[in-house]
Amino acid sequence: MAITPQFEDARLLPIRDKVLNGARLSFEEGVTLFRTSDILGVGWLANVVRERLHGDTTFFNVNRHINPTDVCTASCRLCAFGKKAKDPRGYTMSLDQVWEVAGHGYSEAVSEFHIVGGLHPELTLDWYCEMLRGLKARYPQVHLKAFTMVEIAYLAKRAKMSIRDVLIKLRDAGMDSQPGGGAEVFSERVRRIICDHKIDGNEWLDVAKISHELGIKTNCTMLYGHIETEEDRVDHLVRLREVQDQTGGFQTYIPLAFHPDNTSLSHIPKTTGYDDLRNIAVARLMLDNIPHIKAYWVMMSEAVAQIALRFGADDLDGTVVEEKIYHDAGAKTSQALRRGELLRLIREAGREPQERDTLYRPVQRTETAFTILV
Ligand code: V47
Repeated sequence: MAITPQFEDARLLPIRDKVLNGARLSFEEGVTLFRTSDILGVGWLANVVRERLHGDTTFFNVNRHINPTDVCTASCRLCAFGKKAKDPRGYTMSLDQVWEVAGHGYSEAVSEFHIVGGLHPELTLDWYCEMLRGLKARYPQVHLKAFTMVEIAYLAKRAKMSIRDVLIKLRDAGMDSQPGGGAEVFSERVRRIICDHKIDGNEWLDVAKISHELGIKTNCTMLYGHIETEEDRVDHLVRLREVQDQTGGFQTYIPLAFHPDNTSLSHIPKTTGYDDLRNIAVARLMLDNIPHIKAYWVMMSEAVAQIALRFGADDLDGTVVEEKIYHDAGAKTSQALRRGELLRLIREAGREPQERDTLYRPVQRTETAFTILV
């Protein structure tokens, strides 16, 4: 282990002792970690946990994002992606278009499709099941990570079915796991302002619990950098940690920095690198039961994501290909990274790249194909 640094903030010393002994951190300690200006102290502690769990290994995957529609009945103030049904700028793909778009991109074989979209007032559960079946028929080797908890709750409401039955139907049609979006911040006060048309925090967690009970792995996220307090952030992390104690179904946590451009919260300043790194580090320290922390390069830039690999993150997400949600909200990052660029970012940070599939099984690659090593 690295030599213990001098901590600038004495409040970090009891936290250091707990981290070194593998003890769980309290709500108050989480708030201290978000408030201290000793970012190097916080980062050092997070790196201890990261290396205890994963050594130098840094995960990435080769994936493609598919957003079948941006038409959305919710009008969340945080979002620049969703469009009203009558908005001429909105789009909805046909099934053939979804299947065709899935095949676009680089020659490198994709191992995951990340599929999320707006809450469309007309697309039915059967339409989505057909979309999944069609993708599986055409791309049988690709894992389908699809639908946020928010989309699942909306489909259940529209189909007048239980959450469990909707999840079973989608799973049987080919949904292999779920992404972590739509969680935002669980605080009711904040949700009333940034996303009042969405399910509340408890409902989001309840859908996740049902997915986990059915054996469907999911990710989880938090949207930060808008009107939330440090206490709201810690409350969010602690509630995720409590569900994980019960189910063990979260694979990865992804802190998502709010991008204000083209949203009705565009007056809010963008997050800083300092806050982005702190969110990675505090998550690694508080979420002692979630295996992976992802530095999503699209959101935090390749440069900050690379440094995050020394602040608690062990995953860089993937090649992504055609990201829309962040780019509609003003992200200046590229819309895709080649596999070789991800390798370079990881190696330059002194870490060892490990290509993975969505379930973190190692992937071995030849020129034209890949094998999942079990
Ligand atoms: O659900 C929406 C957020 C999420 C904005 O699970 C915004 O592997 C910032 O969930 N500024 C989509 N954020 C992204 C997401 C994700 C990304 C990468 C990997 C995974 C995973 C999940 O982005 C949305 C919402 O929470 N979002 N609008 C915005 N203006």
